[in-house]
Amino acid sequence: MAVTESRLPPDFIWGYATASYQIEGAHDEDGRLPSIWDTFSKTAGKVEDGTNGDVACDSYHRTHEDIAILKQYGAKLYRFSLSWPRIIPLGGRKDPVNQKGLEFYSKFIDDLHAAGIEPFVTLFHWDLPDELMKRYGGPLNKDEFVADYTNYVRVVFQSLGHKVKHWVTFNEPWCSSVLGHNIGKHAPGRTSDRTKNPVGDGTREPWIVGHSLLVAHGTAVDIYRKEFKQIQGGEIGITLNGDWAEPWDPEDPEDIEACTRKLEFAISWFADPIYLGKYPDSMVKQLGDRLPPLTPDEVSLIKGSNDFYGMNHYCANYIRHREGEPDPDDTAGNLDHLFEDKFGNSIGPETNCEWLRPHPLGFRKLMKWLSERYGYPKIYVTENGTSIKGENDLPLEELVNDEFRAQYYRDYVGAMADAAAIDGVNVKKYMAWSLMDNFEWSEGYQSRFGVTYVDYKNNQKRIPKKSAFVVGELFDKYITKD
Ligand code: PNW
Repeated sequence: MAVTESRLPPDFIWGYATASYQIEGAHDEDGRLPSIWDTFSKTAGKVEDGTNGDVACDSYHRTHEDIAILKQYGAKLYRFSLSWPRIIPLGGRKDPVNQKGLEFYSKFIDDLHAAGIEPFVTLFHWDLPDELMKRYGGPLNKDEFVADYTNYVRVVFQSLGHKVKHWVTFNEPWCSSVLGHNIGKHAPGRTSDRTKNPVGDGTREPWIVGHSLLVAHGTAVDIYRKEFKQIQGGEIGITLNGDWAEPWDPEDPEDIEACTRKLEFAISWFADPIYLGKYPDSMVKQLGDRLPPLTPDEVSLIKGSNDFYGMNHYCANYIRHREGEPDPDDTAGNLDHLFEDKFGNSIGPETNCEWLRPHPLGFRKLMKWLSERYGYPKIYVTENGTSIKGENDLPLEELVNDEFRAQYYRDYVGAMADAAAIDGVNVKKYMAWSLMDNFEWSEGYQSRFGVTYVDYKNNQKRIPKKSAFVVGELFDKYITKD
């Protein structure tokens, strides 16, 4: 991609992102109890390399090392998530609060501030207390889940809210709903596919879970705004994942329409209720009464509930419409995701993740699409990054010279600058995924996303990769000086 003359505004801030279960380890220390990811990852066959987050990057014991590398890289922002089962180990509103869990995060936040790094806190990044799944099915039970989640966030706002200015209610509700309750690739692993799991109904559960997460998000924001925002002065929003869509046949109106449908099923499922107060028509049409309707009370909680749009973005696909009636288990909008178009053009090079093919122009196009549909909201990029095919098998001296990742960031940050400078997109913050290699969910430790190498065999030693310095140089260049 050509080098761009576009620049980012002077108040633009950047940093890195991680998530509790992927980095913390210390799975049974200081009162923490299992999350659904502890249980899932310890079930045979669920994680490709048979690993789990028991130790991970051991960040629970190495907060100083993590802050030191953030500082070394010049990051001004750190997005991390709180582990609900550290704070309320059993999870529920009548269960005890674990002061040690709160103290850990309180100290960590103080240390970040002391290092000149702004905390950007995700309240839920998939590690639901396992007890709540066992008790009532977690988000499958909307009323119980909303009551317990909002109790948890209130505890957090009360004890940490005076020192945090940016909150994310949920990370990627699409993943919890679809990967967790339809495909079964993520915890709790529910699916209609009986070869993978004994229980689950992928035709209904993802839509129920999505509904619960939306209502929980809207209620949490309402609580924050009514009880805390005035004094604490922070902002709150949800983070949605969404990758770009290009038509498989650019001449076929049905493929073009399928691209919009793909974005609606992945993104607008959550973003339309938040910005427009209703589900997309394409989803209502395909899913009928399997999509639980939003009551007027729910709409009034959810509509207008984002202070910013949290955008996680990695890649793009070619989209081809399917003929005939959609499968009852379909969650994508009756279409196929492909890596090549009709003419054999590739969307982007392979990485170590089956789903991830870099396509930087898609980042710019999606920011424009979101801005036009939702009235130019303030966008914070809460994740962006890549794995590298075969990275885990390289000798250390080659591994740390991660030119593929460096180029990914050059291209994606450039595309973001074009979106800001040329398309008028209101993007203000950017957090690269990830600060360091970590537990990549069902891919275990084989797929590395870090700008820092973590040596899992040598006391979780952190070693900067080339990309860590490239990202810093990029923002030095792109952010306009006052
Ligand atoms: C996001 N997929 O997850 C998460 O927010 C991170 O925790 C994660 O490490 C990162 O992206 C990289 O994967 C996803 O299979 C995981 O389509 C899987 C998928 C999408 C997003």
